[in-house]
This record gives sequence, structure tokens and C-alpha cells, in this order.
Amino acid sequence: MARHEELPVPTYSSLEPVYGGGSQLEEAQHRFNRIKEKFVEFYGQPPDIYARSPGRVNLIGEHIDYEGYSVLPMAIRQDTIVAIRKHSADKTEKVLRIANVNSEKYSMCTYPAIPDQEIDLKNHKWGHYFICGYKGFYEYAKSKGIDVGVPVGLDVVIDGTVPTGSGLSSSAAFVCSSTIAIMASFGVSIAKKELAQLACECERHIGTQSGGMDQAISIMAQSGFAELIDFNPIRATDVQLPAGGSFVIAHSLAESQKAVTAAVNYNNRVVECRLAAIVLGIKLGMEPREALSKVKTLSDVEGLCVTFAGIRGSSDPVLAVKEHLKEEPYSAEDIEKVINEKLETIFANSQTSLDVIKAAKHYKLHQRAAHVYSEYKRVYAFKETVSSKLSEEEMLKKLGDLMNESHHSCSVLYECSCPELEELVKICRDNGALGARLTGAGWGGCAVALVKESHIPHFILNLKEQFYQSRIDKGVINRNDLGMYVFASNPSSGAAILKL
Ligand code: NG1
Repeated sequence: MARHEELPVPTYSSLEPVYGGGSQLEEAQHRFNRIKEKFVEFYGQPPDIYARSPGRVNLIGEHIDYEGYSVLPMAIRQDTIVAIRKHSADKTEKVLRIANVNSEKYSMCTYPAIPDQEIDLKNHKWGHYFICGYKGFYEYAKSKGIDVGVPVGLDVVIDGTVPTGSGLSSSAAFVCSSTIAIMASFGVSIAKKELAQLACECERHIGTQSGGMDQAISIMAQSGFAELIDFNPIRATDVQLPAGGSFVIAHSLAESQKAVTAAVNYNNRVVECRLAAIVLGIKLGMEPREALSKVKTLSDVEGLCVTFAGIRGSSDPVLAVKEHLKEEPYSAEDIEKVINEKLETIFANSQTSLDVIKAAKHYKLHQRAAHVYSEYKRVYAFKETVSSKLSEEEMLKKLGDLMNESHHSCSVLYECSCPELEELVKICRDNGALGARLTGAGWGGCAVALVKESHIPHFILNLKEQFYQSRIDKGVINRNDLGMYVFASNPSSGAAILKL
């Protein structure tokens, strides 16, 4: 039987296979009716087709996907639905009209139907995420020699329930569902793993140098399982979580605007990791020229680090980091001396990296590399723990410990936490979470806590009192919206096409 990443995104004619039964199905039915109504209201006709793709919570493995290392996320039930209708080629007006069910917050965006249009990154608009998928689709078709005819107009309505800026991948849910909807309306179908790679490249059009985790899980998730996602090539392995524990997702209410702060946060870390890898490569014997051309990620020099550690009776690459990367921050000149090249020259082909260099005061190579090399080991330890013979009690404790260690590393070494996340993680632990950590890119957004199943209602109640009440009193959030900010989540299903 083909592995599920080899299959295309499934197409269904009803909502049950995606949303199951009960109240979730009812809620979904209500949403789909509303999108259809809105579609008719905006464009005078119903959509041809729908695509949906979920958000995700990353259980462990933060900021290592773009370094080539495996991660362990699960899909959540919140998703983005894209309703789409393709115009016929003879229509003279060729426009992409992108509306949102929540039209008060997200007003309609229009773009020309030009596949290679530039996205105006300086002027961030919510519709840009659809254009990421649009551009990516045409790039894919061109690269494969698929004739998709002349560009035509598209009418689109979006409905998203993944909270934005929360570290739950609302952006990937949006880009994936857009890409899938466009592909489906042009009758193009590809394997999930290929689509995950494409959607990851699509999202880079928004200006973040993202790894592939979010798109991979959104497209390849299986209901009831977390997934170990490997890269190069992309592969998903089902991970059955222990029944006695559940994951509670809680928003710190600090919004993380990843695309807007990319130069100082997300892309900065990608650049720091690349520089750390090049410096390590040189210190461990590579010629600067060779290192500059061959070394892209920390995984590229892991072998050298492990060999270095081996001579000292260890297999831990962090030993090489400790020996060869100083703890004090590096200036650009410090690095240029080692690599014998100007930073601007190394990154000349990447405007987003040049923006990082312009904004950077210094580079913390030691800390970033130490995080990446220790975090990827925790991912494997997590996977091994769930498949071990430990008692459930011991298993949950070990998983919680790994999550706590991951948070410490993200907070201290990778510096992607923030005061609100620190407060929230502490409250989770004080209230009996077996482990708690920030999830996703960080700098705001959500925490994820592992909690014994039987404690969940009490745990959520305590979070409401101890973290959210003061914010409700100050008017930061509305009490009625609390269910959006703190909830338990089971692993949900991945992307789907719906022909209703
Ligand atoms: P968020 O911001 O949580 O969607 C981002 C990246 C991931 C990964 C995590 C950190 C995008 C689309 N996603 O996730 O690839 O690097 O940060 O682990 O940029």
C-alpha cells in the first residue's frame, strides 16, 4: 500500500469524513452554509469547489525544520476554508477577488490575474497569502510543463478559524488551502508530499524563510495521530500519543506578527543558524570557500561536529559548539574575519537575509546552534518515549520533562519567548501540567501544555482565573471569546477538497 504522503489530498462529497459527527459537524455545516451564502452575496453565484486545511500545534521540535531536522506536530480542528470559482477564459475582466466571511475585519482584496506578479511586502495585506498559493501554482505548472491555459479571473471567499499570530499556523492553513483550491479548480492533482513542499515554497513569497513543518502537517495529518515529519525528502510517520494525557493550547494574548518582524526575529534566526554552521564548518577543517558554497544549515555540519565529539568519547554535536563558537555575541566583523568574506556578499541573492544583516546588532551563534542540536534530539526522545514500554504514568512524565527542556532552550538559548509566554507557561506548570512550552515561532502566540486527561476541565478553569481574568477585566479580551484562546485539542485530520 502507498504511504499516505504519496497519495493526493482526498476529495469528499460530504463534511463527515473531515469533521466527524456531533457538534463539530454541526458547526462545520453552519460555516459552509455561511460561506456559500456570502459567496452568492459577493459574486452572484455559488462556488465550484471548497478546500480546507487545518492549523497545527507543534508538540516538540521548535525552530529546527529550516535546519533540516524532524519535528513532531499535530493538526488541530481549527482550519481555513477556501471557496473558489474559476471564470471562463473568454471573460474580459481578469481579476482575482478575495473576500472574507469576516468582511468587517478583512475587506475584499483584488489583484490582477498575473501569475508572476510581485507581492508588495512593504504593504502587508491579508489577501497576499492567497497570492502566495496563486504564484506557487503557476510556478509549479511551469516547472512541470503543465498547460493550464491563459490566466483567468478567480472569485474567492475565505473563512478561517485558526487564531492569527498565535503560533498555530494560520498562515500555513491559509496558504495550503488556497494552493489546494487553485489546483483543484484547474484540475491538477499531485502527491501530498509534493504539495507540502510546494506550499512551503509558496509561503516564502510572503517574506519569511519558513521551514516546511506547518505546510507538511496541515496537508499530511491523519485524524487521531501526531506526525513525525522528516524533511529531504518530506515524510510523515503516524505517532500515537498516550491516551491518558491531552494537550491544552493556551494563547498568551501577545500577537506574534511573524511576517512583519521577520528581519529581527524569524529570519534573523535562520541567518544566525547559517552563519553558525559556516563558522563551525571552517573551525572543523573546511576551507572557507567550500564552507560558503556547501554549508546551508546546521545539519550540513552535524557529521563534522559528531566526529569531533567522537574523538572525545561523546556523540553530542553540542561539544563542538562549546569548543568552537564563543558564547559572547559575534559582531559582523568577527564573523567576516573567520569566513574571509563580507556578510552582504554571502547573502547577496536573498533580500530578506540582507534585511536581517541591516537590522542585526550582533549574532549569537553559540546559543542558536546549541538550541538546534539539543532540540532535534528531544524530538527523537519524544518519539521513542511514546513507543516505549514505560508505564503510562512514566511516559507522560518523560514527555512533560522533554517539553519543559524544549521551552527552556527556546527561551534562554533561542530567545524566542516573551514575558506573556513565560507567565503562561509558569501558570500551566503551577497548575499541574506535566510539561508546558511555547509552540510555533514564539515571540507571542500560544503555549501547549501536556495535562492528564482527567484534570483538563479543572486545569482550564484555573488558567481562566489565573491568566485570563485580569485580561478580561482590562478589556484585552471578551469573556465570551475565551473558548478561542484556551482549549484542549485532539489530533485532527489534514487537508481536503470538498465538492458539496
Ligand atoms: P509559526 O509561526 O508557528 O506558524 C514558524 C514556521 C515553522 C517553524 C516554526 C518554529 C512558517 C510558515 N512557519 O511557525 O516552519 O520554523 O515557526 O518551529 O514560517
